[in-house]
Amino acid sequence: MKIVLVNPPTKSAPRNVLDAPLGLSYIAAILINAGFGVTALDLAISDSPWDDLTYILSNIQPDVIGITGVASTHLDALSIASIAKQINENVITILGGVHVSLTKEKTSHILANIDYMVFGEGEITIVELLYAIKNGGNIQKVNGIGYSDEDGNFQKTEERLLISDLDTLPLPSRHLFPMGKYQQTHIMSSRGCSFSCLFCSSRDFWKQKTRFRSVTPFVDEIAHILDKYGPRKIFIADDTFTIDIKRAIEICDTIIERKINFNWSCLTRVDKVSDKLFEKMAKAGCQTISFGCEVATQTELDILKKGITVSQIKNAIVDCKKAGISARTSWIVGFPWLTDESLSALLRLLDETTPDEVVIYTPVPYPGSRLYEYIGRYGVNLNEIPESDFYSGRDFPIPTSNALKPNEVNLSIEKVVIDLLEKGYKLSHQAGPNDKIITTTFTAIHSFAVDDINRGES
Ligand code: B12
Ligand code: SF4
Repeated sequence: MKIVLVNPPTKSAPRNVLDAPLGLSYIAAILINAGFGVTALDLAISDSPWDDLTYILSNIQPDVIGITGVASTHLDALSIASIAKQINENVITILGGVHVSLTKEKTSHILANIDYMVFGEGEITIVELLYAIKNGGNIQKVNGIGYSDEDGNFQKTEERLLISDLDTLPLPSRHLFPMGKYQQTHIMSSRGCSFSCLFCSSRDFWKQKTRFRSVTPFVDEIAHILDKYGPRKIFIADDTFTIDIKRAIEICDTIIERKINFNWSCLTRVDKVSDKLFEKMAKAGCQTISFGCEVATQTELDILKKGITVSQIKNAIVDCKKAGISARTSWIVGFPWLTDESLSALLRLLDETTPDEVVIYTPVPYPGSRLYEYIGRYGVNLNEIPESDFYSGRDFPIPTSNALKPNEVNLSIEKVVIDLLEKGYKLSHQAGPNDKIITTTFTAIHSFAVDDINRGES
């Protein structure tokens, strides 16, 4: 069986942060090990994605096309399946990834061009599914999939359990992607996060637990990447890399002992750090730590169920910089309860701590996040928002209200940007290597017709 794996084009991430899709690299590796022939196509780095897709599919004539997707690439993922069916109506189309896993039956109407949906972690499911298809086995016995039965009704099989030992997974097949075209490579030492912040879809996808790989194979993979693809930045993309501080120190010690020299960055929480950890991370080559700070008042942090305090935010930024590591901080501006005070508190906190990078997001109620359900309390029915608005990848809908008008959100973001520019920050695309940076996401804000809301309600 010939399989083509496709990553859709993206409008929401700049080229310099893009990298070989890790989920598809794992899927490719497990399929190759199981004896299938695999080609991979990353349309996110293609200048003419639709031509490239047509060319590859026409030439390879695969039996199966596997597509990945997040919310912002969902519509393009569907277009890929439709083009694949136009080229060969018998090709088997399989859609996996975060978005379809979190929406399941809500996306069942798309089954016209999608033969199977794979929900959750895909490595075991895809192999069982393809063996069942190839050998005429019973599809219903393959856990973790959705499909349309002979009568056109949506069927969902039993849930796929999470892989218990991540060390059993093969090395991701990054070599199938044009590695020379990416400026960095991402890697994961763990999967999942034990927290459950209101706006995050990690909880539903990774089941609110963290599974760890052993330290040695993880560091071996770093050494392998550097050896095979040359010096490059490595982004440790774990949801919360330092969730277990002792283990993170162990990883740093191993990197130091093995004298592996490289620059890396990671994501973490402000309450999962310590001076000793910062010191070790700096010594092991960590250049940047991204902290999910989100908001600057305790009331809002509590609404978001963030489980951190304002003083932890302050300490983490200051101590990180003191250790010589760049502090990248991400914030969300535009929750329906936004007040002048929340914004002033943010400006004060940024002034006090001067992070090296400030990234401003707007609150997108992704399906699977509790924000999606929470917004319902304000009378917002997200199902009524046209899909094209929700998944365009550029124009994220965010909940606004009679109390918080769309232009107020834009003005609030503008206020933060202007304040920081006046203090010498530079917009990311204009910044030099030593500048402090401000980054905002593309946003078009849609007003949802809701009644006045009670600001600050938890
Ligand atoms: C690294 C990363 C990025 C990198 C991407 C690097 C790259 N490839 O170029 C960058 C920084 C560019 C990025 C950007 C964005 N990201 Co991002 N990102 C991540 C992160 C941290 C890791 C992704 C990853 O590699 N996962 C590891 C692999 C193993 O998991 P996986 O991809 O889900 O794949 C598994 C399964 O889903 C399944 N599977 C996946 N595809 C397929 C296909 C088939 C055929 C099958 C059978 C199975 C299958 O099997 C895989 C193996 O088990 C995740 C958080 C997370 N922990 O997953 C967020 C995450 C995916 N990003 C998210 C978001 C919101 C974004 C942005 C929209 C941010 C923004 N506002 O701009 C953009 C959108 C980019 C885009 N694609 O259009 C959200 C998605 C939410 C949602 N519901 O869709 C996540 C989940 C973070 C979160 N917790 O909210 N991101
Ligand atoms: S925002 Fe970060 S800490 Fe919160 S649940 Fe998501 S991954 Fe975990």
